[in-house]
Formats: sequence, structure tokens, C-alpha cells
Amino acid sequence: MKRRAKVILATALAVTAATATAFFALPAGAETATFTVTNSWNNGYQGQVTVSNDTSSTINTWKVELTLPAGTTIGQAWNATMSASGNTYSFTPAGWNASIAAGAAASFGFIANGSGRPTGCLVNGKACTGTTVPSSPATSSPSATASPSASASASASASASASPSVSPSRSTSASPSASSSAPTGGTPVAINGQLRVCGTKLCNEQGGVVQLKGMSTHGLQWFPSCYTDASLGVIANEWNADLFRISMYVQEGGYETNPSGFTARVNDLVEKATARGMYALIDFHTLTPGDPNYNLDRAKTFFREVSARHAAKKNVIYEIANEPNGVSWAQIKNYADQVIPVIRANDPDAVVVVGSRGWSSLGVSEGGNASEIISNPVSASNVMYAFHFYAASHKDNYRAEVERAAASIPLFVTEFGTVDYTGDGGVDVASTNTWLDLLDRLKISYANWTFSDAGEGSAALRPGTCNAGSFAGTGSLTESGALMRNRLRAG
Ligand code: IDC
Repeated sequence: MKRRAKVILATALAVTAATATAFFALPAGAETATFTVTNSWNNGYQGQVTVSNDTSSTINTWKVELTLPAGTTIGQAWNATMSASGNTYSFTPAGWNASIAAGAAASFGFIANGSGRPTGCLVNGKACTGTTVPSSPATSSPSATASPSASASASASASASASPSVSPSRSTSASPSASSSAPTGGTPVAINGQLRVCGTKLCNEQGGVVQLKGMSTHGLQWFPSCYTDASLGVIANEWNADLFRISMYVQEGGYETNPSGFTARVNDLVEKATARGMYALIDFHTLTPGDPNYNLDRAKTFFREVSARHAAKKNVIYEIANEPNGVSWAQIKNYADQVIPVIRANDPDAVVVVGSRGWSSLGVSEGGNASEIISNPVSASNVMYAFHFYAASHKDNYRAEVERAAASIPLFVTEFGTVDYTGDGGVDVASTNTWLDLLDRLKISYANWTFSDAGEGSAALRPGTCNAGSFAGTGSLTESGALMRNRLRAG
């Protein structure tokens, strides 16, 4: 399977973040290469190098040479073609990322076997300046400055502070690392494996904190032509999504009208996501009526079937109630306490996400807050709680509650829009970026509403795109789609 990986486009933000943790830097007016450790484990780490073009003209190609100390080797790389000579590793463009415009940047990643950090670096043949490499590298990513929850478990605190958070990355490498201690393969699932809740965070199989980022479908009943092999390929390999949320409405022409048909459709999309190494979030999209107990029997039937079908997979996450509204937390918990055991009977280690009061606003949209959950969590482990926002409608008071709640309970933004709560209107770029920066800092996973060509501001694609099958590139994107594609590709 051909895999395409992330190319970090130069956003001011990305460049700033990378520079802040740079080990190597060339003077302004030259190419700049920065090296960061994005994750580490017992005897290995994941590195990232960003080549920034700080000159005033386009660079047509680039070559980075890293020298590793004895005992450390690089097993695989993505977004670059790698060759080795002794302990020097050369990285040249993967094909599509050779040219870097003035002010832009390209990134590649690699997995190192052994803990030695690079001792030398060349960019386009020129010696890097500032090659003094700290003996104990400051591996902090911006997110690592987020203080772990006071109430997080010891293991969560340890993993959050011992190894920086990692956003799953993709690889172009066909040959996975041979090391048993390092993640192998290149897709988010190949790298991170079975996820689990660790304290207030989401962790990968190796115990490192992960943040999944991706796109949500619109209602499967309305946009069948939007979710195909072609579009899933673009979402995985071009948008570099880690996560694909499958929104199966229950009412409004959804599951209740054809349970076996919608179950089959969801299963098919899980398989498509799996084939592309993405995490699949199965969303039982209850909305109206707002009491999830209205659909309790349907939920049990549906989740019994899908969890049996996907039990052996490592990449399936279950979202059991999209947006409870007009019901108490006690009623939502009652629902969760009955549905979760049905899933666990088939798939004991899967992460489950539970909706929260007030359209998954942690209660804020109905005058409440997260305390009702914190003091009375569902009766199961390995559970996260959903928070949804629409950037033009939900701002500082919602952000404050998310930050407060995130210190005590694991949150997952299973749905958000760049527009207002109707799903329509203009994109609020500033609020969206403020939100996503907050989620990045707190390492809260998210999925954007929607990868569809609905005629509304939240849709990523222009009307007609899905029937035309023209998913690749940027030509069919709305403003929201362009923003999301850039954010996801930036990692
Ligand atoms: C909206 C769709 C819209 C559709 C409507 C139907 O964008 O095209 O007509 O649902 O109910 C949510 C819901 C999500 C909404 C979305 C925007 O989870 O189903 O989708 N939204 O209103 N919560 C807050 C906003």
C-alpha cells in the first residue's frame, strides 16, 4: 500500500513552534533545519526535522544529513527518502515535497533505535550552526508544557512528563523497523496500536500520550457519495488524518429506518479506515430526541453487532451518544452504564466515549458544568467524555470549562465546527485556531464536522464535489475545508 505522509506547510505557528525546540539553526537568510523529538520510549525515539526556507526565493530541493552516535540507528523515515552511509543518514525529498517556497517549510520524520540524539547536521551541504547538542535533549513539545492533571493517575503523569506527546504520524517507508521496542509501520494505527485511557489523557500502546486529529462524516444517509475509497484515501494520505468519525444518525432517516443496512455501511467504512491506518470512531449520532435512553435498545443491538465485528481490531473507538440534550447527567450515565458492558463483552479493551449534557457541552449549554460528571463518572474504566463546540458560537466560557474539566476527566472532542452551532454561517478563523491551539496544548483529540459537500459553512467541500469524485488537492475546498486541511497537514 502506498502511503503518503504529512508535509508540514509553513504556517507561522508551525515555524515558531519548531524553532522554539530547535537543536540546529542556520543564520537567517539560509535554509534552516530544526530537529525535535516528538516521542520517546525505552530504547528509541521519534524524531522530526523541519527544513524551513528563510531565503527570499524558492528552494528546488533539499538534503539533510544527520550523524548519529554509535549505538543508535534510524530504522525508517517518512516524508523523505533515506539512505545511510555508516552512521550518517541522508534525507532527500519524498517526491512531492522537494520544492519549498520562500518562507515555507517541509518536514520529515524518523524512528531511531537507540537513544542517541544527532551529533551533526548538514542542510544542503552547509554545516549547521549551533551544533552543540544537549546531552539530555530538551524534548518538550509545546504541549508538554501543559501541566498534567492534579488528579491524573500516576501513570498518566509519568507518561506525560517522561515522554512528550505525540501526534500520530504517517510513513512512506515500506519496511517497518525491526526493533521490538519501537513502533513499526507508518500509519497512525501502525505506530500507536491499541489506545487506552491513561489518567486524563489518551495513550498509545507504548504508553505515550497521543492526540488524534481528523474529520467527521456528515449523516451517512445524506452523503453516500462522499465516503468512498477515493475520499478515504485522500483523508488518510493527503489530509494526514489520524481519525475518521463515522456519524450514523439514528433518527432523521438514519439507523432506525434500516438497522442492518446502516450497520453494514458503518462496518464498511470501518474497514476502509482500517485499510488506511486510521482510527475509526463509530458515532451513534443521537440528536433528537435528546434523551439517549430513547434509543437504548437500538444502541445495544447496534453496538453488540459492530463490537463483535471489529473486536480484533486495534483502531476502533466507540462513541455511544452524540449529543444528549434536555436530559440529566444521571439519565445519560444510566444509558452509558447499560451500553458500555455490551461493547466490553465483545471488545474489552476498546476506548468508549460518552456524550455529555447540553449537546455534549459538558453541561455548559444548559447552565451546568463538568462537576456533575467528575463527581459521578460512568461505572467503567477506559472511558472518555465528549465535548463539542462550534467556534463561532462557543468561546471563552466554554474554553475555560474544557481546561478546568480536562484536569480531572479524559475529554475527546468528537465533533466541532469552525462555524456557528447551526453548522452554517461564516468560518470564525480566530476562534477556531484558539480552540485548536488549546486542544493541542491539552492533547485533546478532535474530529471536524464535516468532510462533506453539504451546502453549509461547516462542510469542507463545495457542493457537487462528492458526485464529481474530485477529492484530491485544494480545488474543491470551502474556507472551512482549507483551514482544516492545513491544520491536519501541519500535524
Ligand atoms: C447538522 C447538519 C445539518 C443537518 C442537521 C440535522 O450540519 O446539515 O441538517 O444536523 O439535524 C450538532 C450535531 C450535528 C449538526 C451540527 C450542526 O451533532 O448533527 O449537524 N451540530 O448543526 N451539534 C452542534 C451542531
